[in-house]
Amino acid sequence: MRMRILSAIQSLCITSCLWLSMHQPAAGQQDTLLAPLITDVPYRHLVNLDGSWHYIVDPYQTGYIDYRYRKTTQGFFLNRQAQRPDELVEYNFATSPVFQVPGDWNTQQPALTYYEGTVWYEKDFLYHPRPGKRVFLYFGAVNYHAVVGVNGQIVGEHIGGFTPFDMEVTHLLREGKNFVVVMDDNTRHKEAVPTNNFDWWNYGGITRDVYLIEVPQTFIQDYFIHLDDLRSRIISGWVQLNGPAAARSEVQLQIPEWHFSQKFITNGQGKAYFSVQAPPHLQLWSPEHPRLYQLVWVAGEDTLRDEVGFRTLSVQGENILLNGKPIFLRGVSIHEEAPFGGGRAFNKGQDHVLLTWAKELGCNFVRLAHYPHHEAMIREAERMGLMVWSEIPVYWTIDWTNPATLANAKEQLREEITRDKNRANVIIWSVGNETPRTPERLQFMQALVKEARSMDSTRLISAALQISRVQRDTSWLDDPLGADLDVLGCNIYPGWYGPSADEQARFASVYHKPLIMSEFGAGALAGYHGDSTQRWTEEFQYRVLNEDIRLLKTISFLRGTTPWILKDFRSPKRLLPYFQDGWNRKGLVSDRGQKKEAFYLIRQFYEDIASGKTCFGSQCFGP
Ligand code: GCB
Repeated sequence: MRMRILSAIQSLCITSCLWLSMHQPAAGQQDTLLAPLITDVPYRHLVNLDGSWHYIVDPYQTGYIDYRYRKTTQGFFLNRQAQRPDELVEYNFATSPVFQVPGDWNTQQPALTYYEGTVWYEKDFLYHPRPGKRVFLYFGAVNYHAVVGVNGQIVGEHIGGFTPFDMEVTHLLREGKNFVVVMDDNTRHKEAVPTNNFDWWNYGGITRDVYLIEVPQTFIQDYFIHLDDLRSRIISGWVQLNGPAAARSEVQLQIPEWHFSQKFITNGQGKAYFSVQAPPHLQLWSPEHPRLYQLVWVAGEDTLRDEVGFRTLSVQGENILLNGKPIFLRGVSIHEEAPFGGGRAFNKGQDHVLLTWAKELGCNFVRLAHYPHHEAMIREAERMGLMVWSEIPVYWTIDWTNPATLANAKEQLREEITRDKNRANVIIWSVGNETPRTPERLQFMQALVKEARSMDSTRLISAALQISRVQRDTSWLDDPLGADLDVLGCNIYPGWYGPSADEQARFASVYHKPLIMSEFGAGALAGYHGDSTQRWTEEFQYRVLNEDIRLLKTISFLRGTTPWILKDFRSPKRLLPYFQDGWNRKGLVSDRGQKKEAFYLIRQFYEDIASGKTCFGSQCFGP
């Protein structure tokens, strides 16, 4: 969720107003929007601000709130240091310790493992403004509430821990020494998204890359391209320019491999819609053949490259069609956690390990739970031929009737779609996980579905639901939200949280729609062996999953499975000594990378589906 705070007071005083600001209400603050989100960031001209940042742990928000509990206008954003021996300045970034960015604070400082609250970050950097260039400060993600200042002036504020935001800083940067200060607060709140109760670690900090993005005065801010139809090979979309010459300007699309080049003229808002035809030799993106094409946009002084894939996606009855053919989504759920040990994952190397495990499992699909993962993860999955379910953290018991909560959830959804809409492998936007069946929640979720559809009609909408009724031996999926979804998601835990799958021998749905079993699983401590009736043994996990698979095979409309979960992950809710010790143990792989026996069971299940040996109803997915 994006806000921008700029006040007259802030722009007038850099250092001299500290006393004033500490002792007066922060009057005159006005909230306006952050800069529109710039996309295709990896291909931009970037100045990387990752690396060492000084930090100050500030549980009482002393750097932001004065002694009358009013917001100061500048506080620690001024990055002051005492200039005279008698001067009182009660903080000093320069002599404070450092964290590595990107990265969470919990795993970098043992004293902060469980810390939730405010931490300040500061980085000095040298910059040489280039004539005629505009500069935007971009954060891949800061969890959860970030207020950002550059050279002593607050420039923006953002809520939501898993989506990017940016702000223009052209006017603030100076030749030579500059500094950026971020106040990050990851305190959980009832009205937040996610709310105060969730089953993962609330990793705080600047958890993704930080860049300065340099662009010409008028630049290509965003674009959307997609294949509309297989037969006609029509490719359409839009491109958005930003800057003084954005309106009624020429913009060119090139796809060099096709020797394709076409010009369009933007409208009064700097946007051009287009529709072109791909050549007959167009190769489609698919998990078996994740073909990407170089694409180039040219507008005035700006040139922007990307790699894009083309495919179609639809639902027909109980089938999901990729490029016109029914597919089964052989998936696994993944949290954004480093493959070995804990901590937020934030780079391509970590992604590659996680996704390689998914490939070894026989996957063509991953459910990236329960929030948008970083952009490199999506791009790596796209190159490796893994389709993606992407989700926003509307999880469990959100503050359904709070308009600010809905606005926040919508904004996170918009930021996610804006960033990833050109990734061919993203096939599902999920609007939430295990939300209760109440009229307020239905309204809330319907608003999210509507928002997603209005931004992107080329993907499927889903949500992870729950069964609500068990009649005799049949579990029924009849959540009213199912009516609004293209694909049903459902989480079940027979044999772990309830009676075994063998006792619920049938699974039924009131909808004639494809189903993804978005969670099922059991916990096991890797290397702990015993009887299959003894909890926490690998044998127990294996048996439960085996029973689940027996049930899954009977569901004629099942079109995907994403067992919970690829790797053990940290969760403060998992308190049992020895077996859990703060870890959710439902991983098929342990926190140290050991594959549990259940890994091989799922792999066999997927082999049987891919070879056509296991079918669902009359639908097989063999070669
Ligand atoms: C669920 C949640 C997931 C939990 C999992 C569990 O239903 O969707 O976030 O981690 O169960 O392990 O209980």
